[in-house]
Amino acid sequence: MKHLIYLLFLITVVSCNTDNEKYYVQKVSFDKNLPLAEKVKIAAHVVPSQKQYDWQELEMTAFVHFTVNTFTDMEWGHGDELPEIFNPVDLDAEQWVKTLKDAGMKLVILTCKHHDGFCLWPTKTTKHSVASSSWKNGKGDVVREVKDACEKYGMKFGIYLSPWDRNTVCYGDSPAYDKYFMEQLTELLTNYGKVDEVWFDGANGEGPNGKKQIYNWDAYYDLINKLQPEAVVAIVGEDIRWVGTESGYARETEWSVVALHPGGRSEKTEINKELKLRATSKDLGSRKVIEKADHLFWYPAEVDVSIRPGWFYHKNQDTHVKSLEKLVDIYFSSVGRNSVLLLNVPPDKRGLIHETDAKRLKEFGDYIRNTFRTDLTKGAKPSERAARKMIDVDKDTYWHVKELPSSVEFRLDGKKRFNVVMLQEEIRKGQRVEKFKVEAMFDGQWKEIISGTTIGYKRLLRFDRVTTDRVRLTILVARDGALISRFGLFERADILNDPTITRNKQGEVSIGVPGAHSESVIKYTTDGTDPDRNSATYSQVFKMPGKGVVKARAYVNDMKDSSAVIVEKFDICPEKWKVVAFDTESEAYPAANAVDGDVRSMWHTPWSGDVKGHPHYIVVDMGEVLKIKGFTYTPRISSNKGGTVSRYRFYVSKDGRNWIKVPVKGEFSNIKNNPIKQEVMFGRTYPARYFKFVTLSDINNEKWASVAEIGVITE
Ligand code: FUL
Repeated sequence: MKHLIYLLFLITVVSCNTDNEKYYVQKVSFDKNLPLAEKVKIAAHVVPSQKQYDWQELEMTAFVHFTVNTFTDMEWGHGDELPEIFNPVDLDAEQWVKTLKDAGMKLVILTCKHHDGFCLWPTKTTKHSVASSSWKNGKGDVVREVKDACEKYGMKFGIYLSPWDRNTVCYGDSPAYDKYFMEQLTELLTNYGKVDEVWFDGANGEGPNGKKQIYNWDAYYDLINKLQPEAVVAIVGEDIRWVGTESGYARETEWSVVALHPGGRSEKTEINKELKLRATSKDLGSRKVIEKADHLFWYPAEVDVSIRPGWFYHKNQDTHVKSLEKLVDIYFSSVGRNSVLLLNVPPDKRGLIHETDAKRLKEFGDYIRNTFRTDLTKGAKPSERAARKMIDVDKDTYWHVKELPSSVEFRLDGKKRFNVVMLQEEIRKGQRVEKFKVEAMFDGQWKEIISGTTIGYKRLLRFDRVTTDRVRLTILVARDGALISRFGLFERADILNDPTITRNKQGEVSIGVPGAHSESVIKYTTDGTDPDRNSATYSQVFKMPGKGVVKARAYVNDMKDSSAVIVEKFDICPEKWKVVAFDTESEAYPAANAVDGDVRSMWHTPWSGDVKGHPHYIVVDMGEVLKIKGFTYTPRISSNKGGTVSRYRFYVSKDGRNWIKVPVKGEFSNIKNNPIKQEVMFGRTYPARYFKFVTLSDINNEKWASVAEIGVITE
């Protein structure tokens, strides 16, 4: 039966005839042994469905993570939280939606239920919801308030409903949980008007009974199709693909036509395994991949990333809201790489978007609007008449390139200064370009200013400012010609970067400003006040071995313009610390690196050959008895995350002989997808001179462990 459904799914390729060309909407299958050239031609004609195209045009969308975690300071709730703790007394969904809209977002996705199982609407399916909370005496409905606000401000609305549920006892009891989940889905898809996106998280673990669920994806998709046929289904869905990281960056070469089989159906797992493809694979759609495939999908990427280190609000991250420079970099690396940005902004305990985030979002929205306000190709004269269609205002017209390589020159309307190129393909006729370059004329010579691989819906490229009146675009390689609908040139302003504050093992603090303004004047304080023009000027490293706070602000233009105030809180530095015991270490990455005050070095246990597995341990002597109330774990910072610890135990001792096991849950939530510094609070204080960190597993279920840095939080 399953095979039959699968066959039907592949064969019912919807193709339509426009320009006497054959197009394949969303999917196509073909003979595996077709010559590559023919397969590539087919790939060029795979196109998005209408709802996929409409979604792609949104470009910027917002995520709102909000639940009991907001009140427990967790990233993954265990499902045992008391509903009473949920009490956002000042909740103002209009403030959320308006702030997000002003930042340029077009759609808002709310975590209606996260892994903890707590429902933000008064569901009939469980008592674990807002109806049992103190908020509005149990009469509130966050989903309703957000949807109403979206209606008011003309924003699209999406729901996140976590399949993984750590609260309900029926989780893992497959048919019973399917029913439970579909009832929740039905409530959300019938009681709140139009829903534009349904987001199914791939994160999946055990329920409260230790059981794992086998989901009936077919039934879930059928239900959505019946209740909200216009909604796109993301991540474990067939319309939108997870880009593969939570860092904010799409691939340099990002295809929307991929061989990765979408969705959660069981057949998909087999097919993807055979092709060795996962959402995280480096390459999903190159000719090399197509060569092995017998099917292709229009399955575009969505880049989900949080404006803060965590997905949920944590007070101690108020000082780590992403800088404007970082958000802009993310924009160019997501929207500018053929993807849709899904930026998370988590409301705080009051139920408001925090002032710092709101301010940053406004700066971000203004920056993007200002950058793209004036297209400098306006009034330009192309060397080929048809190429005018790339610089007109009509987005439905395009320059059709049939012979390759093909160039077109633009004589700009006078000398122009720019540092951004925008390119768009008419993706309703397929994604085709594989290689292009842009040149500019300087003193009678053509010089390449930038080149790239894929374009897709939109490609944005940054480079150092140039001034010229002649530019040339060349499409070098494409799949069956190319259809370019937009060529734009823009100038973006330099951004004054926020300062970075770091401290070494000896407790020496240094402050710097990365990027274009490294020569700016840095003002700083250590007394908790915000630095201004009159504060001390930073000129050299200074000592701060104990607990303390450093605040810094950079000034440029004769002290007229300044960066945001950056705050770094330090605990005791590891100057006197010694690693006194550990089970194993590798030559290049000794255990001592875990307490050297430098996140760039790490302790890594041996990984090749027949190596010892978990548990691994490390014992640190802090040289004096301290009152500690928590500890921190910083995972390795390289893109290879091997050995990153996911489960652990933590012990403290006054003498290094008698140990107390600290009763913590022992899980670094979501560390696989979002490997940020972890802070674990004990809930009480322990006097300790020694601590022992024991690893139980790593994120890939491998035998090894890695630690960039481990520290304590003192009273
Ligand atoms: C992940 C989840 O586990 C995180 O908590 C967050 O919701 C993120 C968007 O997806 O898989």
